[in-house]
Amino acid sequence: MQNEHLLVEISDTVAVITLNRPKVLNALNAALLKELDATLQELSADNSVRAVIVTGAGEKAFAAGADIEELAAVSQSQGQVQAERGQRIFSRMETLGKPVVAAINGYALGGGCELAMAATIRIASEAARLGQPEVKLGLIPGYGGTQRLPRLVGKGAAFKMMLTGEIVPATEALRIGLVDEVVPAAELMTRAQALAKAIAGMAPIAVRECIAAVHAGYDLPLDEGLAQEAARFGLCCGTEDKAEGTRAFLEKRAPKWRNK
Ligand code: CO8
Repeated sequence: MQNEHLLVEISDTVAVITLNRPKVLNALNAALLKELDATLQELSADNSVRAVIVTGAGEKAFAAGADIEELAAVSQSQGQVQAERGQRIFSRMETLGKPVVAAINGYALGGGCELAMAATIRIASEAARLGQPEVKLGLIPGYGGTQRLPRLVGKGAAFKMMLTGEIVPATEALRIGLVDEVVPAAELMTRAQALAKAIAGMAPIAVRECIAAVHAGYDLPLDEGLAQEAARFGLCCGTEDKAEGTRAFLEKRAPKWRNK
């Protein structure tokens, strides 16, 4: 994969995408987002990749948001189109068919926080700082923040962050449920890798269907969500991996998944 603004490394079953514009705190410009979109499509189709980690280059930032230099020139009609484009890319990541772990190594602001929220699981370094400071620029979040943040932390905490633009430390992000775990900075990638590998070691179709069931049912009434779950449970019951997983348990051995 030839990228200018991203590093992509695949080792064993885990791919690591590193946002790589450290001089501007990994700000998300149009070129980076285009590369991210193409990379996500490739990783989605690559059966050898079972989990993805997204992180930022350098010590300081995961991503400090959309590129404000580009943003300064965006008109009303372009704004809507660009927001929709970014939302599509982040939704692609959210529904990749495999887990995405955001390893938040520093500032995750605006679009950077929104990118992290579209990941399946968020691990933050103790040095991470998260926020939706768009109101300070005369803007609102445009890459999903007004929708994903309240779903993650509740309306009150989301309004507090979005309307004050306040940047919260990792511990506060953990308390409100914006991140799932906080670790010392030096341990961030080791922990993200361990988590990604642990999930990559599970039955791939079960992992995919579990993520899909949560997304499919999240905004539906409970009974419709339960119907989603039952259908996907049934689908898993028809897989070779379910036969292998249950047989391996009964034979007291490790399962060998075939992704079938
Ligand atoms: N875009 C472009 N450049 C940036 C950005 C950014 N988002 N953030 C930082 N930089 C640049 C700085 O301009 C600076 O460049 P230079 O060295 O050339 O002066 C360099 O990165 C280092 O930054 P600072 O000197 O500012 O570093 P500090 O440690 O003093 O401050 C902060 C760090 C607090 C993170 C600060 O840089 C900051 O506030 N950044 C902006 C954060 C922000 O407002 N993010 C939200 C952007 S809006 C957004 O994300 C909307 C998403 C939806 C868009 C939908 C359609 C397009």
